[in-house]
Amino acid sequence: MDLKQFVEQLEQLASQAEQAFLAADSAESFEAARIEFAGAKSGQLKAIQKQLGSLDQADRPEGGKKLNEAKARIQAALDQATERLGGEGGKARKAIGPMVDPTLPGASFHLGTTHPITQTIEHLKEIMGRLGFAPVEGPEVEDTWHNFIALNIPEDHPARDPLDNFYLSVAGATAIDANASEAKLLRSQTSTVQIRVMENQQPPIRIISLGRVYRPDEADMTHFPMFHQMEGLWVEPGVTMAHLKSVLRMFATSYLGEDVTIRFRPSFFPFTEPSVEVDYLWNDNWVEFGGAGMVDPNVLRAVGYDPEQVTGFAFGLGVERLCMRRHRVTDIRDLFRNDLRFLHQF
Ligand code: FA5
Repeated sequence: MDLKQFVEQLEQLASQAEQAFLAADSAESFEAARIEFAGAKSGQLKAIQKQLGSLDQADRPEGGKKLNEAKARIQAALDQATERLGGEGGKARKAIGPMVDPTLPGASFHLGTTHPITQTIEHLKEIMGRLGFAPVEGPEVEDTWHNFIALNIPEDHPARDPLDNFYLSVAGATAIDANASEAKLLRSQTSTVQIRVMENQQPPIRIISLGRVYRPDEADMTHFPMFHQMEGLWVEPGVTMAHLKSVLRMFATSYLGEDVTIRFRPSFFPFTEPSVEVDYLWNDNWVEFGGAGMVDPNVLRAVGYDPEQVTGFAFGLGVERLCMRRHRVTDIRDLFRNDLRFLHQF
C-alpha cells in the first residue's frame, strides 16, 4: 500500500466517525459509534493501523502522523457528542456507565489516608479505652494558671522562662510579662488538662488527653517544636505507684509488643512526687518516652481535693516517639515533611 491510499482510508474513517457521533441521539447509538470508531478494539482503526507497517520505510513517519491526526479527530467528535448528550443524553451516558476501558493495563489510584500521628492517636485511645481511660480535650492556648501555677511550677522555675515557651502578646502591651495573671501561651504540655478536669469533676477520675503541645526546641531527630503528648490521669482513693507502673507496662506491651523492655528512672516534676522518667529499649538504647508520677498533694489542693482522702497518678508520653518506635521511623522530622511518598507507607 502506498501513502496516498493509506491517508485516504484514514480520511474516510475519520469522516464516517464524525458523522456517526454527530448523528448519535441516544445512549445506544452513541455507544455503537464509540465501539465502532473509538474503542480500543475498533476493528476499522486497527485494520488501517496494521497497514502502517506495509508502507515504504521513508513514508512511515508521515503515515504515523496522519494516523494520530485521524485518531484525534475521532476523539474530538466523541468528546463533542459526550458534551452534546448532556441533559437527556447525559442520563443515557450514566446508564452506559463511565468510559472505562477494562482492556487497558491496570494502574492503582491512591486515595488519601490519615496522617500517621492521627492514626497513632486513634490507636492509643483504643488501647487506653480498654484500660478504662476516657478521652478528654483541652485548649491549646492556655493561661499560666493551668500551664504552671496549678501544676506547682513556681514563678522562678526555668520551665516558665519566656525563651522556653511560646507566650502570646497581650493586646496593648509593649512587652510580654510571662508572670502577668492574664498571660497566655501555647501550652507546653498536656498536663494542663489534668487541672481542667480536676477543677470540674470529683474523683474517681480516669482520663487521657491527646493533643498538640509547643516548645521552642530546635528540630533534630527526636525533637520538634510542635509535637503531641498523651496525658493520663487516674485519681481515686487508694491509687498507688504500683497501679501507675502496671498501667504503663500494659500500655507498652499492647502498643509496642510483648517483648518491649520498659524502665522507670527516678526523676523530678514539680507536679508529681515521687516522679519517674519512662524509658523503652530501642535498638539497644534507652529512649525517653515520657514522665510520670504520683500527683503532688499541692496540685490536689490547688483543685480543691483533699490529699488525705484521694491519691492519683499522672503520666505524659510523647506521641511521636511512640509512633516512631512502633513504625521504626528514626527521624521525627520525616513525620512533618509532608512527603507523600513517606506518608503513603502508613
Ligand atoms: C512533660 O511534659 C510532663 N508534663 C510529663 C508528665 C506528665 C510528668 C504527668 C509527670 C506527670 P517532658 O518535658 O519530659 O515531660 O515531656 C514528655 C515527653 O514528651 C518526652 O519524654 C518526650 O517523649 C516528648 N517530648 C518532649 N519534648 C519533645 C520535642 N521537642 N519533640 C518531640 N517530643 C518531645
